[in-house]
Amino acid sequence: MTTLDARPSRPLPTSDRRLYSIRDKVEAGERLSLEDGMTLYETPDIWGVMELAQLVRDRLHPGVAYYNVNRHLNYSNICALSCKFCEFHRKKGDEGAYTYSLNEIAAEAKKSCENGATEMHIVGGLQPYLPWEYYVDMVRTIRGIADDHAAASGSSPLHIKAFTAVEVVHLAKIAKRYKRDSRRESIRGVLTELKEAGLGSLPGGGAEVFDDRVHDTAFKGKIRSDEWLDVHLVAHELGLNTNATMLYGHVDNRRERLVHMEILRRSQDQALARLGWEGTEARRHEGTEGGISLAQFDAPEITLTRPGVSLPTANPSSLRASVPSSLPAQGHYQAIIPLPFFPDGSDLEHLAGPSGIENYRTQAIARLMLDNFPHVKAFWIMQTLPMSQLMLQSGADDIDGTVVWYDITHVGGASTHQEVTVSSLHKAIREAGYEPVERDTVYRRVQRDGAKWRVES
Ligand code: V47
Repeated sequence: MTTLDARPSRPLPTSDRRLYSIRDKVEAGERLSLEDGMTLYETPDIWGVMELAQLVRDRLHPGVAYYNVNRHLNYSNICALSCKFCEFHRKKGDEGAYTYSLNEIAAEAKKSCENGATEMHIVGGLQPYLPWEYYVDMVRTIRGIADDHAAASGSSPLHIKAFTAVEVVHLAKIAKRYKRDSRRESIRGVLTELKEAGLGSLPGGGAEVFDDRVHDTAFKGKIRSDEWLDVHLVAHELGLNTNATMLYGHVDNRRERLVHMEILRRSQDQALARLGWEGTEARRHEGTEGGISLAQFDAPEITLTRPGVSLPTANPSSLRASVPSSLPAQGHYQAIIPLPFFPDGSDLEHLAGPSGIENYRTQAIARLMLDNFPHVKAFWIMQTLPMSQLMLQSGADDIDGTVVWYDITHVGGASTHQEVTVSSLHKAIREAGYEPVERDTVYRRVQRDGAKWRVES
């Protein structure tokens, strides 16, 4: 099968003239504005949008698409919250409520190592009945098993990617370290201890859509955007890479999604500036003291965060319009993962959820707007593998991994055993025209011989 090289820049045969100026910006590597994002959402030329996104994707990752051999673990579905979009949460005593013991988690870690997984991706509900020590022990136990396995087998050590920002704040509270007036320090305390126990990075969950109206309608009680961003900022400062998600297609609207992307873009600008990333193009966010100015973006109904809460502001240093496909240092966002809302079993079951075209469009727009994120992931569990294939041709460069167990969504009535083999991932990626590249969690290439694997140095 032939794979695709970076496609040469060529005029797009678009039927919508409004895409011309956007195409010029994309070709020149210039940052798109929120109005550009709105045009991309409104144009009937979906192929034009997808092809523009592909231009950026192929520039960053010519000829290849990434996957990993991983195992997801949802340690408990008992949750203090009852977010309307979520079908996963249960209350203690409810039918189907569960919490894994540390022994069960250790057994999963062993199986992961023996089967050659490079990553465990661990998230759960905000479990009010577990002590802080459970989480530290969980990470330390897995780390010990993984390191012993690596020493005995000659494989590289498995990576622990665990706890969404929402869980991290919950952990700070149950550890009795949470102080509202020194929130970042509370977060730093728990993340430092978890890192010392063996935590390697944070997943991108729990971001939903950074808007107070959406928050109060669909996930009231959860941390708001400012706190989610604080957790990722502190993680970056501690040298932990993180991902970011956007759960869309429920009570949100398209402009709110674009603002979500803009906030993430600024947060990543900050992270890259902290790492000393100097680029070619000077960029300033005008009038953003204490928040994002929507002056040139007619969206008065959007409330970003509570009044007086400041959002990431521009760092005066110059930043690139798009980062290279890999970043040397640690402490930044790696992938944006747009997650289409799946209504079944949730309190928002009456909503339709986003259409297929809306999913392609949102994925492509994420690639175009988030010019400083190296990767866009089409999470096959939620997008489905067939849709993820075409997403690899319209902005995405990663489809997550073998997964094995997944309990948060059951798209199409799937059971919790949601596994795909490496050969199916290879086939899906090759059919999409790319060479499959196995990566580890921080996007280093993996050399594999059966269950034995090593990261390329
Ligand atoms: O935080 C919950 C979302 C997230 C529904 O970082 C739902 O590599 C759709 O964050 N329909 C968990 N989505 C998944 C997640 C993730 C997945 C893959 C890779 C990575 C990564 C992160 O799922 C939750 C929430 O935002 N979610 N309910 C639902 N009904």
